[in-house]
Amino acid sequence: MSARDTQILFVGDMHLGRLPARVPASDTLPQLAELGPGAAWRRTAHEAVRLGVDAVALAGDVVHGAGDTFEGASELGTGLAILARAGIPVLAVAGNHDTRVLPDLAHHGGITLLGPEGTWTFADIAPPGRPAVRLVGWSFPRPHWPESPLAAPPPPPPPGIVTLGLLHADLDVPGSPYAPVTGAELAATGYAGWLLGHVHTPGLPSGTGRPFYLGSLCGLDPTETDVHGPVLASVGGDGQLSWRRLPLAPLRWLSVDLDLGAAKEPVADLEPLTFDAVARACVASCGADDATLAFGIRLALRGAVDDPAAVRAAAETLAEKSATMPAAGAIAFLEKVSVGTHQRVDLRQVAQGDDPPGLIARRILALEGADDVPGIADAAAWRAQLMAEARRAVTDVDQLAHYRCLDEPVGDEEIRREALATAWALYERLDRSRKGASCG
Ligand SMILES: [Mn+2]
Repeated sequence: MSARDTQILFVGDMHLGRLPARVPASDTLPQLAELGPGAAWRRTAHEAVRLGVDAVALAGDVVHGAGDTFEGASELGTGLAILARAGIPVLAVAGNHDTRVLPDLAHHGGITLLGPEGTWTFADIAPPGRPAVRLVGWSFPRPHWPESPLAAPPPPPPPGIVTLGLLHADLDVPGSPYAPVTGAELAATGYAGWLLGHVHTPGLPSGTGRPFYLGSLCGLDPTETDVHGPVLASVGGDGQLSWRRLPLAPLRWLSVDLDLGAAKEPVADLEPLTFDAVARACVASCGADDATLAFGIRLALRGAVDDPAAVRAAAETLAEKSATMPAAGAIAFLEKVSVGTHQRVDLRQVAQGDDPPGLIARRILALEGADDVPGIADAAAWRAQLMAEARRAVTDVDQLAHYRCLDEPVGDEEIRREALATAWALYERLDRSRKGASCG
């Protein structure tokens, strides 16, 4: 990037007014407000000033919702004041969460709303002596909008001006109530790029005009993992466009897998093994300019161990401690520990038997994907049958009144994992009672 570049800092879903979920209360962690969207937005504003960007653009869901309007507006105002003092303009489109709030806030000044009332409007960022960039946007008129915003076509890109689309929409989800658009529709506009809000998983910035999601500015819960932050677009004098994601979210969620299969003392050493795995994961996720304050870790323990019950007990104390540990210049905490370890056993040998442990061992082998299972002629067909049975059991539970409101479909992999965990739990119980019987 040269001194002649025009730079715009793009910000995805902020949901100001919300606080990150699942952060434990702890004296050693920064205050919750320092880890959430408000703090991420403040950092973004300061960074925009430091970089001397020409504009900041917000892709909707700036403020979370009616209940958080006061808090959200106040957090928004703090960042807007920082940018206003530096003379940096802020443009925005409204998302499904802030159809009413954002136009109101824009009315009070500090933000230029693009595409009010479901129209397409544009603004030109044209700093003297540098390339002009046109920003075209559309705002949600209502919380639900089941048509494509491109049903009314956006303005064509003027020749010689890099044109970027800013839109809160559901990409390639036909029938979505949240402004469904297709990648083909967006590509047909001939814009140099489309920056999208709505989905919170950050996409990969693309130089080829392919649309991508900016992602939430800050991971709002443990499912919003990995690096979050604004995306800096630079347009050079030759019209060349480049992107860079700035890792400014103060809190980063990571999923860490720890395989205890090779550990000599998985029970006694569980804490140091965990600290080590967490520290390595945090360092691996960090680039040179990382400024993460805290890492929230969802830990999954795996592998074959001699005493699964003892590992479970040790894992419980680990989770209870809600350990805070130094990692990558920041602090890490365990949000959740799930134990997927299982009995160390020669399954193939056990599966030779026709006794209950043998029958369970065959099921475990099949669910793990073995092509030949003792006593079974066609392992693949049997696996399909076991999966169908497991899916039926899950479907029965889903039909219960309490769960009917959960519309998240359960995937095959999740069903397979659950079926395996159940099979292993049953195996352990049979094994314990068998050993108990032989002793007494
Ligand atoms: Mn959102």
